[in-house]
Amino acid sequence: MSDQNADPNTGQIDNVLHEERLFPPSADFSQQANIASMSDYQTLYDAAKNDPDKFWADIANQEMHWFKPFDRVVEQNGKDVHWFAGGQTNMSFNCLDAHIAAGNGDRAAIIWEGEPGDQRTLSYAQLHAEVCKFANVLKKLDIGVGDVVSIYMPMTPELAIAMLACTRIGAIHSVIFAGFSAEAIADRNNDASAKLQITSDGLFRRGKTLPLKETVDAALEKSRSVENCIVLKRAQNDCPMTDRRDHWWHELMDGASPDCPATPLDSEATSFILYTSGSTGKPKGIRHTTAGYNIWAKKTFQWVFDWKPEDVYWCTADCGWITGHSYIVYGPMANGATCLMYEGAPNHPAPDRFWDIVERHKVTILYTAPTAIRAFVKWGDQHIEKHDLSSLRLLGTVGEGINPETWIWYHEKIGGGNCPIVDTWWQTETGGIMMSPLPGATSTKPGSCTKPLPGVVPVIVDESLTPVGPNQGGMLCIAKPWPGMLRGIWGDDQRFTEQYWSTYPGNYLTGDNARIDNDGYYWIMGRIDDVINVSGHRLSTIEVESAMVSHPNVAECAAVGRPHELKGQAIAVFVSIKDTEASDQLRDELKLHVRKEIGALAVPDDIRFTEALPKTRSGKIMRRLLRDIAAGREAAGDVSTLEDFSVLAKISADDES
Ligand code: 7RM
Repeated sequence: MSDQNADPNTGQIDNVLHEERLFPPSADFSQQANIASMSDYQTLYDAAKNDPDKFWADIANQEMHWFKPFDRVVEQNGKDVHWFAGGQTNMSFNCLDAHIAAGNGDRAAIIWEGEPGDQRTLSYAQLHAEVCKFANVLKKLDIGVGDVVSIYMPMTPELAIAMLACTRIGAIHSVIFAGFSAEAIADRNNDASAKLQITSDGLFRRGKTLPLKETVDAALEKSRSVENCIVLKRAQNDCPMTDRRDHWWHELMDGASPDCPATPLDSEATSFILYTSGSTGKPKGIRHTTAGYNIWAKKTFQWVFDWKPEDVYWCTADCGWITGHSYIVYGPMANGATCLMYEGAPNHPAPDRFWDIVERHKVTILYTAPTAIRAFVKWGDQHIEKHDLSSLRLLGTVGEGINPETWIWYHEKIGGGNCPIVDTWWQTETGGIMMSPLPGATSTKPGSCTKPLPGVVPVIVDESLTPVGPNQGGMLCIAKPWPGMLRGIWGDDQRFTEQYWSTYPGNYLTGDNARIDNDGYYWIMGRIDDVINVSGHRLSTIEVESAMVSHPNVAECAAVGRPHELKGQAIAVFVSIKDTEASDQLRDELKLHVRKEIGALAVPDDIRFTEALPKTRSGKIMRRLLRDIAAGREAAGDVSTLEDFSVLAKISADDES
């Protein structure tokens, strides 16, 4: 079955994994869906492709409040793209005031649950009042249009309030995930010239209190531009307060006016920057703007999540990642959705915490990451079987490719066999979802993100920039501008050009490899840098990994290439196992299994058993580090995003034989 005829000289990637299962949406789901058939999808897709100006102008006029109408829809000059130029709008207004004006002020905006079990619900009217008060607090501290505010907070409603207060007055937020070190905060604050820091006295994680403020204090010693620091009391954790610089959130809010009209902002005004780790070690501040990002987050949320006002929608990401920005705050709230927000760990106090939350709050839409799903598989089905999950009607995944066997488990155990799964492919840079099934229309295939959304024009090319044919992998690029696209890297235009726009001029380079199958479905094959080259055959990490994960004793795994005298590279696989002990026999069995699933070419040379894999704090496997270990080198490069340092030490120390 494997396609071993790809020409090794063009940089195409062999496709060796074939997943044939097909899951059409049920008639019941389609009947109630916002987009109910593939022909409806095709009509939308063609309209966006054939006349983007009209398509996006209509949506922008219908769905956004404009303080000043835009003059032009889209203009592109290479990497410089402008959407809705001449117009003025405000994201915070579109997420709050618009719903109150429409009579929906009483609808729950945030249903929040803290890790210790405390709960709060904020209606859109209440959220609006808090945001306005906090926006006035920001103004008092001399924050205005274009100032950068650094946010390092636990997943509390105040985190969303801080973000919406910034965008209300045109301040630029830079949210830093509350697991990063003082060093990482200082780097980001300095790069952005942040003027204000917002944090909390502490954070609850697995029953422990983490002293956030102390980390921030260490960071602020090195953050020259930060003038003030606002501290939310969350953990009742004693923390040092520096005179004049530090202020308690509740004291500043006390007496702040709830009246703060949203500032009209240019469509292309920077709304936020969000740092992602780059391969060179220096984090990049991905810059997003106002109108285009807002529309992209809003529309993609409607399309992909088939959202209805009655839904209780839960995205388990943290606001420190783009997923939290676009699908906890700006996308759902631009639509007036009810969002569940959870502060803590998925296994506190027990591994059934998520399912307990779904049952109690009658969650209807759940959006989570493959890394979390693989953990649930490993923890065992008994934690799920205890709970009634029948409120769920739609499931989503984001962050990494999902191995087909994990997809099937999610479908059966969490979705009860009758929830569509939307596997959403996108990036910090894209601002919102780019490829995904539309759950009422698309028949899904486990492991495929299926088709591009309206407005997305992908192209896959080999190294000579020739578009590849079906089932041949190549570099995934986006040929046309879309409203949610990044507008730059903060303070580094050259890096922006080099990284995204110079490989295939005029096209945005995603950095991922992908292939299209015979039905026009897209399969993401991993990062370009991660391809494994065995005797001239270029193999995708995800395909080797998916073959391994389909073995019943494999919980998760990572495949990387290591230097090999004869073959160029050999395949090394790091495996975390379940329900059994590591043994040579299992190692042989796994090799046999891969040979059977995808062929001799992909059989790993090394299999190393490990308790855990090195992951970023957002749950992505760090193959770059594993490459070093597999080659016998010391792991080098940027490790600031690594979640658990002890994992590296453990893997390196493991005996290979
Ligand atoms: C949203 C987010 C982006 C990278 C991206 C891919 C990988 C994300 C999927 C996926 C396969 C998916 N932003 N990725 N989603 N790969 N299927 N559905 O994750 O900037 O943090 O990462 O993540 O490699 O380029 S991100």
